[in-house]
Amino acid sequence: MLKIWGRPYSSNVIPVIWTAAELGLDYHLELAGGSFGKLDTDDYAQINPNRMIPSIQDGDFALWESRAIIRYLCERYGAGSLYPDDIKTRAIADQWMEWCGTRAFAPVIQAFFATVRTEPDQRDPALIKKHQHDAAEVLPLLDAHLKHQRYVAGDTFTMADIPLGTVAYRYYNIDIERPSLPNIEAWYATLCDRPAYQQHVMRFFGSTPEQWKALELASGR
Ligand SMILES: N[C@@H](CCC(=O)N[C@@H](CS)C(=O)NCC(=O)O)C(=O)O
Repeated sequence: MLKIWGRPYSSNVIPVIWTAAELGLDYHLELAGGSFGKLDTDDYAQINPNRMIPSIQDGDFALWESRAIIRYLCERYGAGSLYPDDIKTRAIADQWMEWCGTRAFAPVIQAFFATVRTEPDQRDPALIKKHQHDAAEVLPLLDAHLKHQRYVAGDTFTMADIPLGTVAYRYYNIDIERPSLPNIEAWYATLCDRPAYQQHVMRFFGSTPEQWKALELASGR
């Protein structure tokens, strides 16, 4: 059975779990990282020498880096659906997955850390505003792209929607100001109708570090 190492509230682990769920894979989530520990063992270093999450073991094959894992799972188990057959569609999917990693992920996740993951009395309004501004600068590109198609790589849901869709849930559920991005909002609404998204991405994450930690710990019980 596929084994996923990570914790279900981690921004990089969520898209891997969501991918496995979209593909209907039977998987075991080995809770690791954060309060669950396990990353500093010799056994884990064999799987991921970075000692980070997520990692997977598929039989005797181990892999790390969330977007590489998503591509691997989609190619192996979702060829022709989540992993587009057409080489150009697949390249466009890849392009937007990389864009998520290089452009969209950081400002949104940093805004998440500056709010939910920081004690209310230690929050820095200027820093929050900076991340809010950076996200608002970057996301209109995706909004313009989504004007003419339902999903990131065309008119069907593919692997390209997964990293960005994970970031979108964070973006729309933290206490920041957002510009109107009607095409992203429409795409995000379609994701919210997907059962696997509801189950693995749309997790209430609280609004303080304490709440966040309690929710994550409870997920391991
Ligand atoms: N580029 C890596 C980043 C991995 C990463 O930053 N993982 C974080 C969690 S989101 C981690 O392992 N942190 C240590 C921990 O959770 O204990 C990926 O996409 O997989």
